Amino acid sequence: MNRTLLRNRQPEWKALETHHRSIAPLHLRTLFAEDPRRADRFSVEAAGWFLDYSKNRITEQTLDLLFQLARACNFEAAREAMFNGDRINVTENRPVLHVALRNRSNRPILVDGQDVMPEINRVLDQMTDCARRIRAGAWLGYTGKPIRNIVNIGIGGSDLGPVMVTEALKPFSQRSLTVRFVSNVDGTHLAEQIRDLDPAETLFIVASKTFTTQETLTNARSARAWVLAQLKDEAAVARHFIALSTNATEVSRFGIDTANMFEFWDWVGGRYSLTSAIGLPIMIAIGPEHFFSLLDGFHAMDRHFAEAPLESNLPVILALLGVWYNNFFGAATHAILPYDQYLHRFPAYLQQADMESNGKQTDREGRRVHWATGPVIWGEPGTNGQHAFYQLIHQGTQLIPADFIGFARSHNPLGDHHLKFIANFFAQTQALAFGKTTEEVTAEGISKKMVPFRVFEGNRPTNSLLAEQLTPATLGALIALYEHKIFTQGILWNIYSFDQWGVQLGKVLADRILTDLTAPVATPPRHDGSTQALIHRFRSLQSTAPDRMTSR
Ligand code: G6Q
Repeated sequence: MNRTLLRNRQPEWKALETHHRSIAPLHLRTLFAEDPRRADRFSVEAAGWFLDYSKNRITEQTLDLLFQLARACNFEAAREAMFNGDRINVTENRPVLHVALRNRSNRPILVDGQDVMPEINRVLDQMTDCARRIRAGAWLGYTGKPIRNIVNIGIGGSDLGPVMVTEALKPFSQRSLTVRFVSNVDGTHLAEQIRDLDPAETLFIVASKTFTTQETLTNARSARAWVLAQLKDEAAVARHFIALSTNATEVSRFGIDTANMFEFWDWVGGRYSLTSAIGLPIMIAIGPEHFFSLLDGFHAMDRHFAEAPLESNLPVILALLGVWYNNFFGAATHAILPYDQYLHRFPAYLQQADMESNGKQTDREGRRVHWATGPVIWGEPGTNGQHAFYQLIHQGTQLIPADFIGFARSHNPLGDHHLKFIANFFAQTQALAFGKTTEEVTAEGISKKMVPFRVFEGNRPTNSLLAEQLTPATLGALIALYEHKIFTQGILWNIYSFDQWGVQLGKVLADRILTDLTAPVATPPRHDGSTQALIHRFRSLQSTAPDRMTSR
């Protein structure tokens, strides 16, 4: 598929296509030289974040045309429908109300005529009580020892958000508690995360919206066996296991008392769930007050997204710039480059949020799309990435738009580390935009033969996002910024952003093969030749391999 094929024959897309032909040859060097006020013109501020988007290959006219496109796609009505609780997740027939979870104004939000806010507040109170007890050492394990270790078992949306936020907000966490995460069904993950823990001091949080996910239930069963091997009494489960789920029936079937269940609802998508009960490990780590500041940050960005005019709306601007590169320049990937070590899981988190939402090929009418939808999202924190993959962004043949994210103040102000750190951030965006010309390289006395290797074309677009410090509030606003960017792009691409049928398929296929890994050898083959041969090879390797287990 040609990434630059346009969404449809809407005149707004055509106008942008024509406009693109005049912008593509222009260099950011020229655009900055012609307009000394460009940085002021193309920057905007909201919810503690400053966005400089002047280093993008745009003019005022580009933006005008992009805003017209958004309006022509009925973006404003779609946004209102989400905030109103309409069933905008059409293929699953559900509303999409993660914004209600952090609706700090408590304005009523109705689903089927019922205000959801009292239930949300009830669960937040339940979480607060649990977090306070654990943090105060008042949640005792079965033998009477206080709980000191929390192990969250969940995967995908029931893992990535809590992991990312717990890492990001480490400076706000109670360091006497150990909070760990197990997601992979690879036994190594669980084994390594619990090997130095005492079951008598450990609480497992089993986080699963459906409570049917193979990986999570397998890990939870093994964790229960580990606890019972030492505590030797089923009654211990009640003190050492709690569940975060929408599915009370499956939770009790697993053996967790529903009194130890923290509920959420089917209108919370997995990857949008970190402000629901799924955020419990975060609240335990950072405490209820900081958790509520996180929600305040989300809410501030939610209000900005709902109320600010398109022209100064951060999520809308980021979304439109993404569409500009994706659909007109053919950019297939987008890099997320946080200049903060605490945000080291942020690109992985966004990978799911964005790619599971907008990695779709079917439009809202059920037809195959003929335009590019969600790009590949990837990244690593700076400055590490600079010594690894930035080479390709600077001098490779692909156009890779990138978001740089940083803070004015560090939580660890060691000597001049932070100044050097941020100098690198700014220097990279500068180099990407302006490059280094043949003349500049030659003037440095570089030999003629070497000049082509030392030239940087530049004209690589970047967004710079800057906030005062990484706090619960600025983090909440940052996450909401990207959530709403993703929503906006889904509207422009005319796809449903809130289902994930691709994930569902994997869940079914693995179960079929699992049976065949242990079936009697004479069982007639029922897979394609390659899969059948792999199964066979795996089984024969298993039966011949010596036990390589060494130390534990
Ligand atoms: C997220 C996806 C997916 C989901 C996991 C775990 O939006 O639906 O990543 O979160 O598959 O599902 P459970 O929470 O139901 O175990």
